Amino acid sequence: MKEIEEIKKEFEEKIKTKSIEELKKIETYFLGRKGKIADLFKALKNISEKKKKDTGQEINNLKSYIEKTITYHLKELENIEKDKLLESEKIDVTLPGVKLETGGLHILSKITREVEDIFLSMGFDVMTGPEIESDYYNFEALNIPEFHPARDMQDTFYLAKKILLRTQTSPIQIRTMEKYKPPVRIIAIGRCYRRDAIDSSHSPIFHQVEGLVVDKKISFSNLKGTLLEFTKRMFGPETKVRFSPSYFPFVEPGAETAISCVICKGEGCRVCKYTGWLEMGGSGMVHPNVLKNVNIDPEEYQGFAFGWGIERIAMIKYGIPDIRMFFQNDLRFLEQFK
Ligand code: 2NL
Repeated sequence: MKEIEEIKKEFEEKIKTKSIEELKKIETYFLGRKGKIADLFKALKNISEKKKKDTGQEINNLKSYIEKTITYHLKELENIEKDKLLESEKIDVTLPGVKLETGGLHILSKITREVEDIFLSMGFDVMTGPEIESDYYNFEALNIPEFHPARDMQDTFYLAKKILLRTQTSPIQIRTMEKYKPPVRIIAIGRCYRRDAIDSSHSPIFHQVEGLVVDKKISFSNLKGTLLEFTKRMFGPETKVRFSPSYFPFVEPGAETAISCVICKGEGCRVCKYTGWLEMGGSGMVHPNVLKNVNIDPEEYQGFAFGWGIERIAMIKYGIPDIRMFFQNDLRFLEQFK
């Protein structure tokens, strides 16, 4: 049959297409229910009985040739398409990545956590409290008399007649002793406010850590042991602690506490003003009046307490020369502690 040859030629011409869509159309055109091959089979009934078998075989051969060829070309075109997609989605894993800017904790937060970790390991609890306090918790309960200069408007930020910004973390400790029976073993850390003129060592906002232990048979040697352990852990095992007599209304006896200079190890240098010692804060045995104010019997219980500055600790540990650097938010400063 001549037509079989013609259809084969037509197919071989059309199959050169490069598009899958076109190929699908070609498939229908030749193999579809009303396609060219179907037409050929229909035409078969007009053929003589003698030739029918051979011609039928020829059509079948053409049909399976077309099927195989289309399947092959479809695969081929699909592969080309896939390669194109892979090429367009290719990423160069050797290119440098996009750097993510990360934040970090402020150095004062870091020191705070470090101090907390040390005291937690010694069995202390960490307490917090309000920054807005009453005159009672900030002064009265701490045995600070009514006409003490610290209570002056010049030194304390008052929000109302007897409401103020706490000048120390001690009110946290008063609140703790009111709430919990001894034994009490806590540190209180937080932001404090004083109406100081700003200079390299004074900031109206600063942070304090205070410690308080109340129990039976608590003595000054417990205070010394605790502060020495803290100091060694914070500044290095060779650091010494010095206590010298001093006065704070809420302790008796009271002491200034200093550590041996971390720069010169006590030899004398510019940082310690050639004394060999760095003043860290105050400490002492809790005044009986303070215990009475929170209904703890001073005949039965004793306590020690201390108060150190967080900024002071950070400045000495890292050699920071000016307290204002903590609050200026200069990234060149902050990033050094990330
Ligand atoms: C300083 C002095 C000090 C205390 C804080 C304290 C707290 C209670 C009772 C007794 Cl509830 N004392 N705290 C004691 C002595 C000194 O701080 O100038 N720190 C920077």
